[in-house]
Amino acid sequence: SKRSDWWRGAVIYQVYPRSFQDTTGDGYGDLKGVTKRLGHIASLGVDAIWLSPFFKSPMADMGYDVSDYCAVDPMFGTLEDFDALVSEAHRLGLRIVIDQVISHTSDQHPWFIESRSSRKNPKADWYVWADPKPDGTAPNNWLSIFGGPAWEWDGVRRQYYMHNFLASQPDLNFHNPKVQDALLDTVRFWLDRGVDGFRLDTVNFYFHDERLRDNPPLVRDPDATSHDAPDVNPYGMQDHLFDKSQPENLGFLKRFRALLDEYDDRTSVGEVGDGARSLKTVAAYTSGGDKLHMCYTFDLLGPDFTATHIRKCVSAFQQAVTDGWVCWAFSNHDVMRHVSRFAKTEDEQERVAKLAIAVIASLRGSICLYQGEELGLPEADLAFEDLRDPYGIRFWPSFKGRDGCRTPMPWEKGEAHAGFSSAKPWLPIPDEHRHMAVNVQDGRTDSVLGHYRAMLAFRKAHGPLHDGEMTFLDSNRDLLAFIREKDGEKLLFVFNLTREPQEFRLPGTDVRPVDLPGFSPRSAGGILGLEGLDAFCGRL
Ligand code: TEU
Repeated sequence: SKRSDWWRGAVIYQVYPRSFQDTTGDGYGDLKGVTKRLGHIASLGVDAIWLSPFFKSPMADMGYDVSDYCAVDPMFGTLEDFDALVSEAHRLGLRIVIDQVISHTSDQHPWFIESRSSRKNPKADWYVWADPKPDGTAPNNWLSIFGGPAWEWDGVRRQYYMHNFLASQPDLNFHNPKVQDALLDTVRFWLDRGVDGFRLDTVNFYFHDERLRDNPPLVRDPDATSHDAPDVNPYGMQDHLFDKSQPENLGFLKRFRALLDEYDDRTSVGEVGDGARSLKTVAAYTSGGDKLHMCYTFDLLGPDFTATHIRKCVSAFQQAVTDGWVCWAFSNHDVMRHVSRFAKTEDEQERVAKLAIAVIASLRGSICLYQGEELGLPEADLAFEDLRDPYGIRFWPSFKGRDGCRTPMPWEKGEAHAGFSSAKPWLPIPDEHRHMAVNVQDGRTDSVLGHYRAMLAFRKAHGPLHDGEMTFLDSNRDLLAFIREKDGEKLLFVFNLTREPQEFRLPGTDVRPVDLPGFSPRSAGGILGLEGLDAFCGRL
């Protein structure tokens, strides 16, 4: 059958349904709300939507703790609502990618309830159970990302079970082929419902070392990039050799891909957080065309918005991941919004928002945008009482958690709760966000929203940006300069991410400026002059 490569170079817009649009007046967003606002998403010119989890869940981790993979949580609506969303999205030319959180389930999932009921039941080894050490302590030194040991004692089985995240998110045992079969069945359920792809949550956490060996302490790699600060979270002080990224995963990913390939045009993007090993993991997961289509990494989710950092990350991937495809993102529902990470003052936030989309839309790879970044929203500054994220509540105040990027979308400045809901929203909407609402920026081409639309249209209009080659030029190391090239069409990009004016010697005399939305630096005598936070595009 015919397969298209629509996902190569695609722009994917992440919707966090709980905070997108409420239609029932309970203060939580829902699927009908997403459908209602599809016009806004389509107006951006993106190719696909990644929907964060909307499955049945006790919501201990905001839906990343699933208790039924084939049901919609009543908070978000019904399966019929989902079907309506998919068909309306498809009518608008938008693909739907859903979030599969299959490394772990909720402790309320019937599989876990059965598994924990005894040591001898049909699902007894569907999770990672282990006996205590002779002194009664946990089987090994593995840690949970959300704090404390990765092991929880169960009084009925008188054994420990493993969890990489909350104790209420027990880890599934992928070494058991029956677990794989059951999960692939749920994937098929959604394929049959017409979804176009899957974002695989924590895809490198599926398998653990069966011998349960202790992790060694971390000899910190100065080049490692992660948004987890080891000085805050002890998790970062361990080298996670044995609790994740095991070689057996390749076999499962092949089974997963074979299933997707029974259908036309489906895609997958695996979330890989593997510290200094991310490159190797991504290369392994995306090589050969028989595993994942794409991987999503954390490299650009840190505080560093410099030419050196971006050049280093992107060129490292180009070398290591030869036949795979990477998905870049500056923001998501787990990290501080990038305008707040990158801007040094409030005054430069709008400029940074416009520059950041120009940069990411010019990179080789697919890109994920996170709801609200098209408005230039900064991180919401929340009080402890407002927090809902268990990760933030645990590590406050050294880490304030992930609620600051999860506050509801501001749609209409003048409406109650900015048009998000008729009731008090589950997280407060900051006043400054209200002034940046969609209806304030809509129709103004110089707004961040207008700029996003123009920049994404620019990316669509230029073939080299879609899947063209990328070559860095480093005559001025302070500038991020590269050529994107496809079928003889060559575009030069020069970004000044510093606050000082910079000069760049253009390669050759025949560089014709191309209008890059929002930027218009001048050149004279083969020398390009850029202001601070400026960008240039030219045709070679
Ligand atoms: O996040 C996975 C994840 O591992 C990181 O966000 C984590 O904080 C750390 O950087 C890992 O090194 C995914 C989801 O995106 C997140 O919302 C969930 O809480 C988590 O999985 C558990 O399902």
